[in-house]
This record gives sequence, C-alpha cells and structure tokens, in this order.
Amino acid sequence: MSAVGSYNLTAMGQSLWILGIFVNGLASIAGAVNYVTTTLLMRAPGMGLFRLSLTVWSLFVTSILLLLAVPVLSAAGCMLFFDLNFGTSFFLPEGGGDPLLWQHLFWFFGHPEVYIMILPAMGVASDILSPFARKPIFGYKAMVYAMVAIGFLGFIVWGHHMFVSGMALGLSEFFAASTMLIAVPSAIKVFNWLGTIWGGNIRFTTPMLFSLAFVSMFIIGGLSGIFLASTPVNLFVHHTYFVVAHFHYVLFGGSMFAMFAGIYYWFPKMFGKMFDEGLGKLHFWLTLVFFNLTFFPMHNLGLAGMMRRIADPTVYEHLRNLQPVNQFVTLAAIGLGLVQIVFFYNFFRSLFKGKAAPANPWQATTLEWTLTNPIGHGNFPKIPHVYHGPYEYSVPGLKKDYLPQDEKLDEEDSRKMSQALAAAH
Ligand SMILES: [Cu+2]
Repeated sequence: MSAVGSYNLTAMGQSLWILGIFVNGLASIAGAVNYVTTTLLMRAPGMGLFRLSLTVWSLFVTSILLLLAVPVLSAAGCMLFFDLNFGTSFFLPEGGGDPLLWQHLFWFFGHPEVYIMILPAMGVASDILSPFARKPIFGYKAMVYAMVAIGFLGFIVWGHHMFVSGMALGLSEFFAASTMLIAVPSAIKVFNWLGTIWGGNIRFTTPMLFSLAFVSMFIIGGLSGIFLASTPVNLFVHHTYFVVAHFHYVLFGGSMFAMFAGIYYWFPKMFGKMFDEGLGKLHFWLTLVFFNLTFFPMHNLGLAGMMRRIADPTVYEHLRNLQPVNQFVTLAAIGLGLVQIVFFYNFFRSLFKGKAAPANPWQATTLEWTLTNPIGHGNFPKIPHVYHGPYEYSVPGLKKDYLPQDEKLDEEDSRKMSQALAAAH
C-alpha cells in the first residue's frame, strides 16, 4: 500500500528492513568474492586444490552459492522497495503483479541459504573427525564432489517450500524428485564420516563430541527432510511444528553443533590458551540433552496438528490438549538457553586464566597448526611449502602417527613409508 497523507509506517519499516537486507547482501557478496579469489589464486606453493582441507573446500563452495543466491534476494528486495515506495506492482495483484513471484524469488535464495549455513559445518566436522579418529578422511574426493553436488542441486529445489501455494502437479513432482536427490550426496557425506571414524583410535575430546553429535543430529534432520520432500506428506504437515522440528535438527543440531566443535577445536590456536575440557564436556552433554528435549517433541506436536503460525487466538481452544507438551518444550528451550552460560563462562575463563596451549595440541596436520602461539603479524613468518594432503594420520612406516602438510620426508622415511604402504596392499 502506498502512503496516503502522512507516510505509511508499515511501508517505512519494511523499506528499512529491505535496506538492511541489501547492505547485508553486499557484505556477503564482497566476503564471498574474497574467499573465492583467495582459494583459487593465493594458495601456498604445493597446495593443490585436492590438498585443501575440507573446511576450505566447504567455504569455497559456500561462497559460490552466496554469489549466485544473494543477488536474487537483493533484486527481489529492490522490486519490493519499488512496490512500497514508487507505485510499481511487481507483487501487487491489483496492478497486474503476482504475490507468488515474491515467494519464488525469496526461496530461490532461501533454499541455497540453508546450504550456505550447513556446508561450512560439514567442512568443520570433517576437519575434526579425522584428527580425533587418527585416520584420513574416508573418500576425500567424494566428500568434495558431494559438497559441489549439494551446492548445485540446492538451486533446483526451491519449490519444495511452496507445495501448498497451489503449484501445478507436474512442477511439484519435479521439486519433490530433485529434493530427494539431495539425499544422495548428503548420505555420501554421512557414510564417509562413519567410514572415517570406523576402527579409528578415537579421542573423545569436546570438539570431537560436538562433531559426532553434529553427524547424528544431521541424520535425524536429513531423514525428516526426506519426509518433507514428498509432496503429499508435505501438504499434510506443511503448516505444523513438524517443519520447525526438521529445521532445527538441521540448523541447530547441524550448524550450531559444528560451530561449537569449531570454536573448541581452534580455540587453542585463536587465543593461545586451552579451554577447560571438563566444562566443555558438561556444556556438550547438557546442550545435547536439552536440544533433543526441546526439538524432538515438536515432531509429535506437528503430527498432532500444532500450527506454526496462528493469527486467530480462538484456534488455541482446539489445541488445548497439546498444552502440556508445549509447556514441556518451552521449559526445555529455556534450559537449552541457560546451559549456554557454561559455554560463555568457560570461554572467558579460559581466555584469561586458561593454561598456555602448545602450538599443536591435537597433533593435527593442517597448516594453521604449524604456527607458533601467539600467532605473529601476517600469520606465516615465511610462506610454507606443502608436500602432503590434509589428512595424513596413522601413515604406516613413520615414527609419529601424523604427517604435517609442510613436513618434507627425508629419503629413508619416504622409502619406509612406500614399503609399508606396498605391504599393506
Ligand atoms: Cu529448502
């Protein structure tokens, strides 16, 4: 609605919101250009693309998704801004526009955005599972190609958010099929994570626990995702808490758990201090328990008819029998929030009073662990040379069980290593 007389406050609020989205989009695009350029053009000598850690690969793929998805949101925002302020009718039926066009443009950005949030988590979890299982990543190249496939497929599934919009049957079949196809590269990743830790010499540190929980919670969120990809099931549960449950298993159980894993893993390198392992584990177990108490019952609530959005309060009368479960979920959510105090306490206490961290506390192989603590100006005093892949753990024939990426083997060691490898085959 355009302003009549005094300026329309709703339109002003929305216009400012669009401006915010636009500025945020510019920042995302600039950041993505930076990541893509750095990954492609500024690698250390010897650092081939297939020697990059999976975190870097995940950020590279994520950046390409950002470059393709964010401009669409910005353009849609501009169109909305024009509708609100300059009398155009891109989305207004009375002027010949189509409100569904907004949904299409939003979700063309919105679905890839979900992968923008989960892909870096996948990279971080890979970088943590390998050193704490003391085994190379199982199927490194398959992991890379799976991320590329997830990135590509992420652009042709947006319609699964719009099954209830009156979409043509043929179109919804396409979106259902393309969405289910994403289960394939996702399952490749899950099986490769399991293959990585299978038979490993597992160290249950805080970052490892969070990474393992990431994989487990991502499996639950992935499975409910397959339910939601199916159009008839989706029509039934679309407006319910089942979607809220699914979403949080992917983005809290997934992204947030991996984010915590990453913070604990790189804390010693970022700040030169060790965090308190006991408090880290307490934070992990409480988060895992309260997370599941909060979000698992939402599956049941959704199937029982609990709606996501309620405009008419009289509807609550019909939902009265769900009140106890809703109250339980609310209490669990408050618990989940309070538990994070343990994290912040541990974070700041370790920051100021933690014991000094050795340069490579996890005996990991990637380049950041070759830096001394504290890290000097410009990070690397001289540009390192890379000789190996990122996950050389338990290499046969060597004295220690890991081989840093920049460590050149002498002739005797490389001979021993190739002999041991040949004997193993
Ligand atoms: Cu989606």
